[in-house]
Amino acid sequence: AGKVVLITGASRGIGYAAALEAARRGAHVVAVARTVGGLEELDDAIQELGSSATLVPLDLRDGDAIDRVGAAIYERWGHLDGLVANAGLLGVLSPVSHIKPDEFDKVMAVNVTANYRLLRSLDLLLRQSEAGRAVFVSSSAARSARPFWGLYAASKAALDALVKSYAGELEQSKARANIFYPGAVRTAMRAKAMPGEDPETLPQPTEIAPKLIDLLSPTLTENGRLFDMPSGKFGDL
Ligand code: NJP
Repeated sequence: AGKVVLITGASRGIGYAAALEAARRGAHVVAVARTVGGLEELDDAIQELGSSATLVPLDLRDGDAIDRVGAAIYERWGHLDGLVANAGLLGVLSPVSHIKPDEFDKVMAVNVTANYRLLRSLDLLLRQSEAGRAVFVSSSAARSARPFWGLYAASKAALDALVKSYAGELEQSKARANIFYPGAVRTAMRAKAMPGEDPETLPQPTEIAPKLIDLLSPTLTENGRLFDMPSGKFGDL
């Protein structure tokens, strides 16, 4: 039977390309994001492959909604084979002392808390798969915080720590969790972060997505590993 893979941030960018790649490899995709238009576009593209997706429009800051997604997956399939926790927010690039509290909370809510809520809701389903694989999309910023990047960097560093702990906790199970660093990729987020940059110099999400989806492979044995920048470009994100 086809694998079931949940992908967050599937309405555009890296998540959209990853969802399409997973569908191309025969997975049934559960696509999560807020923008219905982007999700519908993805569904059209997946239907062109002769498949279909389950679209879940939600704001990942709503933890109870995440729990409901977990419950619905349990009802329908009883297990989850892949989680691609890709959704993320850049937030403001600003001196740490100038960050507004609500902006701080929003970035932490999407980049950290939502991923904790996904783990909490989906852990059992991943363990119930023959080879549950979770991949969390981080950033090189987690390891190279510099002026004005404190908020985003702190959120990704927190995510890394959470995932590494979780990966260790999976040691006795068949499930695995890893962290993926996309490097610099031609997306809306990158354009916001680096407005002066020529996007033509960057790889497309479609070039990065296969490396990301490779980490869902049942033969993957690594656990808690950080998979570095397949684009080879040491970007600032
Ligand atoms: O970002 P973008 P990328 N609830 O902005 C979703 C990391 N990364 O593809 O809700 C639900 O095009 C949003 O959906 P929507 C980066 O940190 C990137 O570049 O419809 N979903 C959209 O689908 C991030 O973790 C680069 O607005 C929410 C998606 O997230 C991941 O890669 C380098 C949401 C963001 O699409 C994907 O980034 C690097 C919410 N509240 C790391 N908020 C790079 N691009 O160069 C956002 O090292 N989303």
